[in-house]
Amino acid sequence: MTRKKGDCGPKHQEHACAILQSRSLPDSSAIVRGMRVEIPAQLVERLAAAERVVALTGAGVSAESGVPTFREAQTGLWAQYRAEELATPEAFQRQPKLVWDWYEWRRTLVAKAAPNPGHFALSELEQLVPEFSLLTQNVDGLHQRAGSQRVIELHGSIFDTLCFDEGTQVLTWSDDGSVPPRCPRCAGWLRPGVVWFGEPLPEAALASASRAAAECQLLLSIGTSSLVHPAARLPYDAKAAGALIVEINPTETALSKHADYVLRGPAGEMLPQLLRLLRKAKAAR
Ligand code: BJW
Repeated sequence: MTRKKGDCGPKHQEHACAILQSRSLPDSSAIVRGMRVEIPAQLVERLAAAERVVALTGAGVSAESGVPTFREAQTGLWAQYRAEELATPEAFQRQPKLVWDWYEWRRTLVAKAAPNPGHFALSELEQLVPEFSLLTQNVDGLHQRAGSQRVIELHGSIFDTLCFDEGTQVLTWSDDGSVPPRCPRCAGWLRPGVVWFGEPLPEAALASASRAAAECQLLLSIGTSSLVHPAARLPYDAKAAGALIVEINPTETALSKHADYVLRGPAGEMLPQLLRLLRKAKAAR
């Protein structure tokens, strides 16, 4: 197989494309944590030619905004709290105040955070690709704040509030000091509008996401450990339907060995670089 300059070829894994050299940078390179990371020309070409592209994002996309991820050993939210203690309906029933307070803390943290260059690059990508679907597992609303128009939230939104008993969205309630607050209709507990373990994903969101994955020509899996289902199966569905799979993540994930290209670096650095190369490739077409 012959390879063009700057093309590491499909199936390169790990650091195969991260080259430690100090020559002047070719156009397709980015410096990530002191290492030069090649963005293969063939990948940029495939992206430029694609009519239907999906980006599936996870907590890693918001890491550079200061929002903790879930499973990373040092900084993940669940290094301090066990998921099963906080993110299940059973946990909420057992310790409603603890769970409500935890989400209040996270809401405040997220409200103070700002979108990072990765979020902005994805909102620009939406403008460049004829049919672009942004599927996010994140509940923080940062994609929308970066200007992405069509965001499919697979795990809900931390800024929504539901009645725990009725499942209905609640917009206002009286602040009588009760924690969690009470539903103004049925006096049941209010809960955050996110999807906990053991709960079904919003039907329409999952249906749209599954359709987009099955129909896309290229899927970017960005900043997710690819462990939580059913979101984790979407790249496999896309691959089975013939799409090119590209992972952007500084560390190996469950998906890495199934991806056609792996860009080992933070989303906030890799995505703007990929976008820059895409603009150039589109201009040259
Ligand atoms: C960077 C970076 C940088 C860092 N740049 N990257 C099939 C097989 C096995 C199990 C199941 C299955 N189907 C269902 C299940 C059970 C379960 C599940 O998947 N369990 C697994 C743990 C095994 N799934 C469910 O229960 C789901 N429900 C369901 O399937 O219901 C079926 C049903 C049908 C009908 C009736 C009833 C039920 C629901 C899953 C809900 C997940 N909810 C959470 C919490 C949301 C609320 C909240 O925010 O508190 O969603 S869990 C948590 O994980 C959160 C995330 O969205 C999700 C995914 O995490 P993510 O985004 O991947 O984050 P991390 O931390 O894991 O990874 C971060 C990554 O970023 C790392 O890789 C870093 O390297 C990287 N990174 N810096 C780029 N700068």
